[in-house]
Amino acid sequence: IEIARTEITLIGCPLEAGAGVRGSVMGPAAYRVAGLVEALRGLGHAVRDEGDIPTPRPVGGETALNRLAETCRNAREIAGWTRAIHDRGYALMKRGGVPVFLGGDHALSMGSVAAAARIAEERGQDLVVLWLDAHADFNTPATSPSGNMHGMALAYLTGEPTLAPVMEDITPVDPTNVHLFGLRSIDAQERQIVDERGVTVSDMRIIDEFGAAALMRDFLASLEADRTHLHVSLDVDFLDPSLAPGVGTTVPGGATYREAHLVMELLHESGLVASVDLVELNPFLDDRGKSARLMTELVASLFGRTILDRKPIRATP
Ligand code: HAR
Ligand code: MN
Ligand code: MN
Ligand code: MN
Repeated sequence: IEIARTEITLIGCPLEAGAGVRGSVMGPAAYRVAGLVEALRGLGHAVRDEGDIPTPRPVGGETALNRLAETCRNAREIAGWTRAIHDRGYALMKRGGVPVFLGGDHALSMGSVAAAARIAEERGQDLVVLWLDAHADFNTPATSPSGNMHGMALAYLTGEPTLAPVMEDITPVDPTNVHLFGLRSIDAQERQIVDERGVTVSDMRIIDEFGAAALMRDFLASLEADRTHLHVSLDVDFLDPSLAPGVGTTVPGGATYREAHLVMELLHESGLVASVDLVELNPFLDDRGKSARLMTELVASLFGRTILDRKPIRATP
C-alpha cells in the first residue's frame, strides 16, 4: 500500500540554553548527517529543509522576565527562542504541511507547541500533546530542583502563571489533553502538579505491565479523528540509554528498540500526527552517531516506513 505523500518541513532549532549540559546545539546538524532528509524522501514525501533558525537576541528590558531570570537559567535566551520558534512554526503550519522541529533541548517545545495550539484553535481542533520522555517536564520556577527550563516546558504550555513572561498571550494547552508516555523520573513536587492538573500518564511501570502497543492503541482510540491535532514531542531519553546514549539526562529503564518503533508505527497508522519535535539529542555525548541514527530510523517509522506492506493491523480482543 502507498503512503500518503506528506509535505514535511524540517526546522533546525539549535538551542541548549534550557538544558543543564551543553551540546544539544549540535543536534540539528547530526540529524542531517544521519540522513533524515533522504530517509523521508525515500518514503515518497515532499521534504523541505528550512535550515536552522538563527540564534535570537535574548529578550531584555522587561521586569517580569528580569525576575524570572533569578530562578530560571537563561530565561531571556529561552524567551527569544520561544518567540522565534513559535513564529516560524506558526507561519509554516498556516501554509499547510507537517513541521518537524529538530532540537535542541526540550525548551524548544515552548515555541513549537504554542504554535500548534494556535493553529489547532484557528482550525477548531483540539490540540493533544504526546510527550515521549523519561521526564514530566512539569516543573515550575518554584519547584524546579535545577532551574533548567527544559524541565518546565509543559508547565509553561499549560498556563503556569509564573512562566507567562516567557511569551505572553499563548493559547494554553488543556493539561487533560497532555499524555506523558515513558515516564520514569519525576520530582516530588512535580508529581503533585501532574496529579492536580489531570495530566494522563503511561509511566514505565504501566508500560511494562500492559505493553506499549495496548496503551498506545487506547490513547489513539480516545482521540476524535477530524477534530484532533496531535503533536508528538519525542525526547531522546524516552529510549533506553543503552540504545541512545547521546542525551544529557539519561535514565535507565527506557523504551526498547522495538517498543519505540511500534509506538511510531501506531502513530503513523492513526493519521493524526500534525507536528513533531525531536529533542535533547546531544551529539557531543553520543557514541559514533548511534543515537542520531536511531532517532532518524524512528522518524522514518513515524512517517510510514514498515517492514512489509500491510494494512493497519487490528488489535486482538
Ligand atoms: N526534572 C528535572 C529538572 O527539572 C530534570 C528535567 C530533565 N528534563 C529533560 N527533558 N531532560 O525531559 O531539572
Ligand atoms: Mn524532556
Ligand atoms: Mn527527558
Ligand atoms: Mn480533553
